[in-house]
Amino acid sequence: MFEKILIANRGEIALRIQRACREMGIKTVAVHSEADREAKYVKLADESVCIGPAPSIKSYLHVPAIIAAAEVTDAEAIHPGYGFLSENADFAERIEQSGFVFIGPRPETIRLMGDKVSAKDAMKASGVPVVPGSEGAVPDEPDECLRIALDIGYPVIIKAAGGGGGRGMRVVHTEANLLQAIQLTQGEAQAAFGNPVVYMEKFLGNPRHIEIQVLSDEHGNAVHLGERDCSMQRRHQKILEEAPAPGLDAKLRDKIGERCAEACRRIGYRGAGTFEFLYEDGEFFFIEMNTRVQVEHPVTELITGVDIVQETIRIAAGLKLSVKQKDVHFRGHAIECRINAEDPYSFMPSPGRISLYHAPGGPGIRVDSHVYQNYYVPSHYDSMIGKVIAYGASRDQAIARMRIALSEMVVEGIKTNIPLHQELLNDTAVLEGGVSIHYLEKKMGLHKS
Ligand code: MV4
Repeated sequence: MFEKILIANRGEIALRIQRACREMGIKTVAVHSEADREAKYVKLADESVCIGPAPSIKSYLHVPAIIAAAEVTDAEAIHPGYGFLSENADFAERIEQSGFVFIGPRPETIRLMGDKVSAKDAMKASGVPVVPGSEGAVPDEPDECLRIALDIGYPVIIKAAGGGGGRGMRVVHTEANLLQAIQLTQGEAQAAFGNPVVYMEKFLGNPRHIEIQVLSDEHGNAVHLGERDCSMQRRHQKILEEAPAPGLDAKLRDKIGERCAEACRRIGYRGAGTFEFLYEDGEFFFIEMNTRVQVEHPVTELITGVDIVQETIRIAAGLKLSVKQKDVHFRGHAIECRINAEDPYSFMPSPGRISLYHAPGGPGIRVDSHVYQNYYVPSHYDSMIGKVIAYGASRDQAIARMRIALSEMVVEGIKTNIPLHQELLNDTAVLEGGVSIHYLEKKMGLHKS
């Protein structure tokens, strides 16, 4: 096992990774920007290195500074967390070339999944169900494009191969608009990603966003840890996630989960990964794969008892997964509310000093947050200041515990989205379970009028 790991991230995930390391007896190096000098995880780390000024581009995204920090502290491995450089294949490659271990997939795998066309091809070839669409990129010949769209049936969606996470997409409702839409999306894709390649899919009108968590080691072992329902989102920012997905049949979970695990074995996947699916009318359709630990990993940890972050470290050290599929059992229900420093209705960021802070607690409540009373929320980064995760034997119990937790939680001095979460946990459709990806935006639209 590693003796020392450098954590190339900030905020709650830097603290989460640090806790995993400490439990495993591994020393930690925190890297931080000038804005995060006073952060809790910086003080709690065995060592810390300032890697640059507040803007991410000059600190958390500055590869040479991070590698230099690993060199001077003699760290053996680098954990990227989520966001920042976590899905940057060049970063993973440079870490390996510098003689460190990247805690995540091989650079080739990150590159494969970063290209949404090759990701979809690879998954389809491995038996994962995908959204019907063009085989690979859309062709050059206009007549071919028209034929493909006609075969799929309108509406269709044009997506950039270099996009993902909602960037570079366009819905087309009629044949008359298809060719122009392809051209426009290609132009935007070239400008945004330096890659003009686009592909076409059947547009699903009202799906849920359900994802499957996997873990895969370098000894040919892969397991799935079930699904998370992440449909509650606005502008591709998730707000609330839960596991299991309300109403999902256990046999279907095992079937789709096993397909994902098998795909991992086939491509020699290494580390934690997430298969993103659209789920509509009882069917799963793969759209993208995330090659990192995700924000919402705690809901899966709570219902399976598997420590996903510790597994990523074990896998990177060349150890075998600590669990086999037959040992993975899904027990109870977990819900996560992302607590953001923002106006609950306009979603405008609200950085500043937290003048009063009380974290919730009690049975089944987990709080993953790096903030504390008198902490200053910097304006330079994502507005998420932490996550409250509620576990219960049933979904009703998890919701009841979450309501109590949110009512106990005090964050003053900045605005937070806690009131929005409280409203969502009293919404009849949310309580029923199984809302689509469009639910929140529709509900907020109603709010305005
Ligand atoms: C889609 C879709 C409907 N049909 N693909 C948006 C983010 C990116 N990961 C894929 N996205 C979508 N792809 C087809 N064929 C609708 C979306 C979509 C969406 C997906 C997941 C979560 C939130 C979303 C919000 C709007 C659109």
